[in-house]
Amino acid sequence: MWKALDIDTWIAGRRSSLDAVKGSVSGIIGRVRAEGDDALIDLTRRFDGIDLTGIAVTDDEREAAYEQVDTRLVESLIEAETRITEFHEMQRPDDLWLREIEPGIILGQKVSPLRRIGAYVPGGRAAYPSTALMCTVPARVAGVPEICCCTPPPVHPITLVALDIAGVEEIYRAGGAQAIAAMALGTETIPKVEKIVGPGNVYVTAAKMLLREEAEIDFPAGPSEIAIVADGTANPEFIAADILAQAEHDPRAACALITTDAALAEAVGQAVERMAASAERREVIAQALENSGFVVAGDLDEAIEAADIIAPEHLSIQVADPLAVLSRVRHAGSIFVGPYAAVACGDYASGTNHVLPTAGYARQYSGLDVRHFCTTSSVQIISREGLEAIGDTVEGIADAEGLTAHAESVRIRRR
Ligand code: HSO
Ligand code: ZN
Repeated sequence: MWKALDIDTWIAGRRSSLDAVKGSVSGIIGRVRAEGDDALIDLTRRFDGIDLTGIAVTDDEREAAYEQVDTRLVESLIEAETRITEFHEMQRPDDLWLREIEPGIILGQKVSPLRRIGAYVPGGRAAYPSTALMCTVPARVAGVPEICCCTPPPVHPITLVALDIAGVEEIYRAGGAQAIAAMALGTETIPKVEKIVGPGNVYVTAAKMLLREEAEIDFPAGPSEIAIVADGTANPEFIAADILAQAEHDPRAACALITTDAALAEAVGQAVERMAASAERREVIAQALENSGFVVAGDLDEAIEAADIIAPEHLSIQVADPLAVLSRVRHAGSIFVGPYAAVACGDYASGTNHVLPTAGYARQYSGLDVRHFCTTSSVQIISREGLEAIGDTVEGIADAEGLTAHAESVRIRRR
């Protein structure tokens, strides 16, 4: 089961082709566009087997959800929310900065929150209150005034409690591609949003990709993955535990150990097999382990290069001098440094975000953060003196482009 990995094969296996589902997803989008709420109700009956009595979750339902959730768990969610808020507050850019770059020319940037966003929180059989926090807290910190959430029915009370803790009051029972279409296009009940964030299955991802002209999205976030860069000093059981934690997510999850020490690869393999045998979700784990394995690198440089090629969703650094590796590695959604930084800490409560690009997309996208919920406008304040300083240059380039009205708009001010 635990085998040497070929990195190219691993990468090729990470991207599920959206082509296979694009046809049916386009059909779903078309129905939501034409029929609005009626399409949501009908598709929910068809796909989730549920007759919706109301699409929107009421305030009373949200408040009553606390009665069904253990108070210790409520406290844990409050603590997680506090840490997530604190970390994301640190990311918040200045609302406005202005700098005089030369006499009479002040340049700057103004940052504004998006007006309305939609968070997609997966659900159905499983509940993901942590994802509810991860998708919505950064939007709230950014100052987005309208945050709505779609999650498939039956909506779990824990998800409602998490959303309530995050301050989200607009929650809809809708899942899959139809939920994405509803948020992107708007229905009678769900007003259209400007951006949709959150992980989902291949139908959700395909819908997000197909609706990008209607609503911006965060990035493709598919089945979970981890790469671990380790040397002979690493603890094989800690590594195996992180591998199982990732593998239990999904049969398509994948784990890659990249190590300079062949004996460690062997020890991790033994620990994985032993620990997997008694794991509660061993069937899912066994399937995910089929997509997983190890790479023995000649040295740490080679190991770092391999990690950068994979560009994993999660990167764990388990070496004698982890900060040296941290400073050199470039492409990873979220990085966990040292033996005690279990990936689960970032999944739930350290404060960092767990909505991260998968399948090598960490090369071009960053994990969810406050900037995903902001736009920036450049600003210039130019005085007469400043205009004199750049006037000839502007007029000269404008004339060369044949855009004489541009040149004249400067000349007229200098007369
Ligand atoms: N590892 C997942 C997030 C998650 N883990 C949710 C547990 N619950 C993707 O980063
Ligand atoms: Zn996880």
